[in-house]
Amino acid sequence: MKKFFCLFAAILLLTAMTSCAKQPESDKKSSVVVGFSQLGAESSWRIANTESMEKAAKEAGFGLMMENANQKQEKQIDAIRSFIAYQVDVIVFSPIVESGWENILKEALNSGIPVILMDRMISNPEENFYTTYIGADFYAEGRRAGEYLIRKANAINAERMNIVEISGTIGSTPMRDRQRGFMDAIKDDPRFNVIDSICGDFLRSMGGECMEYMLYKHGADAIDVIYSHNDSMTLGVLDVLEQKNIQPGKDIILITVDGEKEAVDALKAGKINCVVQCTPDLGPSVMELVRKLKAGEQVPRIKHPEEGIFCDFDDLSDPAVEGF
Ligand code: GYE
Repeated sequence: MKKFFCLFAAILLLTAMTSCAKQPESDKKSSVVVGFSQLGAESSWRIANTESMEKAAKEAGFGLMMENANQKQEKQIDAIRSFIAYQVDVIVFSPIVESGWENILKEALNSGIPVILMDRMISNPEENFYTTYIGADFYAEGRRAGEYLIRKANAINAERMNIVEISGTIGSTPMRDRQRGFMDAIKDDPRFNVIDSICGDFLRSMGGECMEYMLYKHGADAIDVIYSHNDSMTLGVLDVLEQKNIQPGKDIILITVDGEKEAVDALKAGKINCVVQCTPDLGPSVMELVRKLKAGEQVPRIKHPEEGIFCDFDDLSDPAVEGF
């Protein structure tokens, strides 16, 4: 009897153990974990982008392991390495600059974990280092900025326009392509003269400092147009111009990129002339890509969201003219 009882207990224990072991397996199948390396919190765009990712992951029922790199490439590399060690299902990252990712992306490739590039590109897009890219067409944004300026110059019969460019982080995709697109749009028109280009690193504080320096270096009368690669820097520029009683939007034409609420409000108030849109709301598309990858479905190599511009030629009372 004793023997029989022992055998019965052993069978019970074994069943309990196997069912315990099985539990996480099935959990693992239903819950997808996304490792997300965000590059920083340098602008309202970036903060809105982080919120979009968090919200979309929650809505999709995916776990999100997020690391914010505070503008440091090494921190992004560390984050990606920790996602590989953790064996997340998909890695999403927004590369602060384009170069320097080969080694870590080789590690990701060897681990078999798919990589989604979000927002920014890497310098060797032809390599097999990422599965899919979702982000703006920054070249098209730059062109839209330049095309707006041509239209503006025509409307006010400008004979000559001196332009100062305030650029984003050197070596980043939006900086390179917003510059290239803008230059390509205006290059054949002799009225336009880019007198200076200075880097404000996408930061509001730096935008203000760049403006101070440009005013000191060239004088307000020599500057007709500021082309700024993002709204945060433009808002810094606005603060400085207003302090110096220079009327933004009138004495100096301001062209900016992103479309955050404060900038769109400044456009409505006549202090900014053109806002080129760049949507930070990439979270839902990213999570859809994650879902497809997990389901073994095909994903496009590149996807750009649809974007346009808001400017002083538009009916700005239209409720569609709205910032994020
Ligand atoms: O325009 C800027 C941010 O990469 C599109 O980065 C993004 C840019 C955005 O800091 O505000």
